[in-house]
Amino acid sequence: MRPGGAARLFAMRGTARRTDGFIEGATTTMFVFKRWTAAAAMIGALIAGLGSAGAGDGQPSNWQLNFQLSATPVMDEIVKFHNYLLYTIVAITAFVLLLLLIVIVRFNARANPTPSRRTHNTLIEVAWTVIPVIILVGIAVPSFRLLFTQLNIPPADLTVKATGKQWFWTYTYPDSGNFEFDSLLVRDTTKLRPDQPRLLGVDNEMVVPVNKTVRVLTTGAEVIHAFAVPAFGIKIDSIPGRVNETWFKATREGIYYGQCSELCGKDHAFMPIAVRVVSEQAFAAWVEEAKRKWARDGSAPTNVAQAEQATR
Ligand SMILES: [Cu+2]
Repeated sequence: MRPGGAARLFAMRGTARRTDGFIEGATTTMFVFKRWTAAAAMIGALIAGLGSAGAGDGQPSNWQLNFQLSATPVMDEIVKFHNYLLYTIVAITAFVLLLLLIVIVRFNARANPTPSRRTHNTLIEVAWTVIPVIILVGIAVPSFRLLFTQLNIPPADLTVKATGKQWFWTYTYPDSGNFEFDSLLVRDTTKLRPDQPRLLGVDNEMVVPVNKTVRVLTTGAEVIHAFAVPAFGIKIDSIPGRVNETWFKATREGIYYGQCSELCGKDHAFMPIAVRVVSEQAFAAWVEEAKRKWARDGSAPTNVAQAEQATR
């Protein structure tokens, strides 16, 4: 078997140093340099293609580099703001690096043996106060705008209540039939449907219509959980004794996975959130079926023992 790229590279460099003459060594160095340039170009290309390449759709993907693909207007805004911040910090970091390099090269003891004794420069002092303030305002304005979009819930087309329990989710549809059902991880991997990822697939998905504003009410039954779906750009604590709310408007059909995001006990890692976004007609059909299946008959709410039985 041939050794891998990096190993081969170092092996060649080693050989050149030990046995080969100057010319041979120079060629190898040149080769190594070209290799690194190629690697840098490849990383550059990867970063350039971040928007789509390697991003998971509705779930994480292998070698994912960026966020999961956005599926709501709020997540679109989050991605935009993230990119804007990334450009801003790269520019600041590059500028500071440039200043450092200038200091290192031009003002070291050898290059500049008799340093200037100047201690004040009004112009530069005003500049290094005002420019950061302008940068911070430039960050704060879109940041608050985004926060407002997330917190100001538009008129909702339907409401879904997600109750975090140890360790599964219960979804209630108060204004579309008033049914309620539990959503549990499919623990037995042989029971996973082909399209269901391990540790994310659930028995009963939360189903919502596409292009409709969904208000999510969330609470915890016994401890704090958190309802989070990365592709929707939502993450909100589910706290016992109070109801938090958030919203999303999924713009693409598909299945979107999330996880409980507040450490809630031993099976915290095993209470995934699965949201299936379907057409309006498919949603209406699902509601009819769900009403028959899960209509609330006033019986006692599901408890952990029942839920565990259901998974066996
Ligand atoms: Cu949890």
